[in-house]
Amino acid sequence: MSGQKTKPVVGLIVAVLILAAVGAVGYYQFEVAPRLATSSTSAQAACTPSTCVNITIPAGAGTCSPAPCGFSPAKVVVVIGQNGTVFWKNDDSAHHTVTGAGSFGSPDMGLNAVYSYHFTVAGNYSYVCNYHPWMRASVLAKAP
Ligand SMILES: [Cu+2]
Repeated sequence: MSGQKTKPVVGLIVAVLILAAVGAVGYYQFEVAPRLATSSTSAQAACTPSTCVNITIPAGAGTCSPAPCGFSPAKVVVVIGQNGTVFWKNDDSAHHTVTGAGSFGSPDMGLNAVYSYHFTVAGNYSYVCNYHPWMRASVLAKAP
């Protein structure tokens, strides 16, 4: 009967469908979802360095390699009360976040969005991008 002949074909079709589904989920998670997220951080001028520090998220940050990468510079040292305010600006067309612990963390950041955080407690603050976990960096806040 023809049932014997069609089984391998059905198996192949199922395999192709599974691969397509996996690919679609990956594409959505890493390419579509970050762009769909709304940006609530409005663009604003970054600081004039003397009382603050600028960090850039350069174009292509989401595809950077090797990790840690994606925030420039990836490590900054600030002194509380002197230059303890840090500004992050997204220069990338892809959306990113600055996500640390507690209240240290930005909402979704689209192109040109700026996020700032005022460090008042000494410590080493590591952070990542929610969409690209290999984007890792840190701010070392020192006591005055
Ligand atoms: Cu990112």
